[in-house]
Amino acid sequence: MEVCISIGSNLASAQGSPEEIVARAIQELRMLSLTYCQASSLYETSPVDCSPDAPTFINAVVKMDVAQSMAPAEFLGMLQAIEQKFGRERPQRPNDARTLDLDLISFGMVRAHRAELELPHPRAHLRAFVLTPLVEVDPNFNIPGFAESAEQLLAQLPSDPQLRMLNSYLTEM
Ligand code: PH2
Ligand code: MG
Ligand code: MG
Repeated sequence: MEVCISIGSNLASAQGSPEEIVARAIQELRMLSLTYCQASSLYETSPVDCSPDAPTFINAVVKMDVAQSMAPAEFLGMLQAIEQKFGRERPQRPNDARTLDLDLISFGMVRAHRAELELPHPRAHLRAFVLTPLVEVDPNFNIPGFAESAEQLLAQLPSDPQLRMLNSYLTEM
């Protein structure tokens, strides 16, 4: 089962700076993968839909496979456990600065519309901070329900003037 996860951080914690948190979260996700795990570079991005004083985000994307028997809710629980490990506090107001946000972008071809889990992520196709790292990993990736590739979806969005790639290597297991 192929899953795609968006990683974001704009607040340091006891575990380190946002950059360190995102890099370490990638290592945690790697341990949940079955046979492959492709991680993008880290990107600095402008805050979207946040308060005007919100700090810059560090974002990345991971595409990997998990056991066929894994249920989306079970996997979501694993993502939340990693968020907590890195000091994520809940509840918080929507889009408050966060130490680590792991959003499930897609889970195979699963479509779900529940309060606790929407699949695919309802805003992934509108967010350059998701699509830019995703295109680095797989430009032809299809978010379930979209005819356009990730690269085509990104081309329709305004570019982020603050966007900066922090490391230019692709890591692969
Ligand atoms: N996450 C949000 C809201 N806004 N902006 C950027 N640049 N990166 C994010 O990860 C992000 C955001 C909600 O989770
Ligand atoms: Mg989010
Ligand atoms: Mg989230």
